[in-house]
Amino acid sequence: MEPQAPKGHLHPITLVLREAVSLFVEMGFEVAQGPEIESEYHNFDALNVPKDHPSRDMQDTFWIKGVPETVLRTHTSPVQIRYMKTHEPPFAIVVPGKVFRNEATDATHEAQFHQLEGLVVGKDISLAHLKGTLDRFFKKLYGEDTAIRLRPSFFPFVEPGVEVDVTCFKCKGSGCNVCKGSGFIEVMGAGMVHPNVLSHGGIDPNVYRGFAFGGGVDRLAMLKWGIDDVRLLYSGDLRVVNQF
Ligand code: YSA
Repeated sequence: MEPQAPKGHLHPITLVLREAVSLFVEMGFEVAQGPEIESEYHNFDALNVPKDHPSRDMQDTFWIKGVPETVLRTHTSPVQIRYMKTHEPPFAIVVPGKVFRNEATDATHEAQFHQLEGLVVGKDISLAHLKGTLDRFFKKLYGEDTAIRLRPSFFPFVEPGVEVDVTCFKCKGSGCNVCKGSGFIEVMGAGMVHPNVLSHGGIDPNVYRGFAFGGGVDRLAMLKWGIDDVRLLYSGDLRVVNQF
């Protein structure tokens, strides 16, 4: 018999990304996409992040040389604006994709990583819908014994804004070195879409409301499989990827 070439398989990030997207599709979400090379307007201004506002510093940006006001998108949130401008509410979308930040890498930070964004706009949308949707999602992804917790936080494009924590994968909530004793790990930013952002998307904030969320897919994969360094996922080391 002819020797067979070893079979390839999907990368762990692709696996978790596809699983996450299909869990949202089961809940009625559509999938949307946008460009990785993005205008400063969509990446920042339209999301209620003014030019000299300190919150711009939260996301170190790669600017495109020789092309003014153009960036490698620092998050998937600009797709919120692009989608709102071209669709009538009500709608519910998720946006998987690559994002880029000009920052030093460490065990939890890469310069290129993946995010999953969500946006739901309708007439009577509340924070309770956000919580219910994410609770369902994380229970399906990590098991029925998973709990979520919302903590007040700030993102210019939401009001109120929250940070979403899930039960620690290692200690299951009792407290350990991974979750620094809290029993929870932070996984996402989220909140109620800011009225200015709805307006920039061409949606009347007096009629419609929305919730949005955005999380790191690499971190979802790390939590799912207990991987303690994000850089392992991009190392190309077959001893790592062949375990999935
Ligand atoms: C917040 C509110 C919304 O209504 C919608 C979206 C968001 C999220 C916002 N756009 C954002 O990017 N927030 S963030 O800077 O805190 O990043 C979100 C997630 O990306 C983090 O929780 C983390 O999981 C991941 N992340 C951030 N920097 C990273 C990273 N993952 C790997 N490497 C990095 N350098």
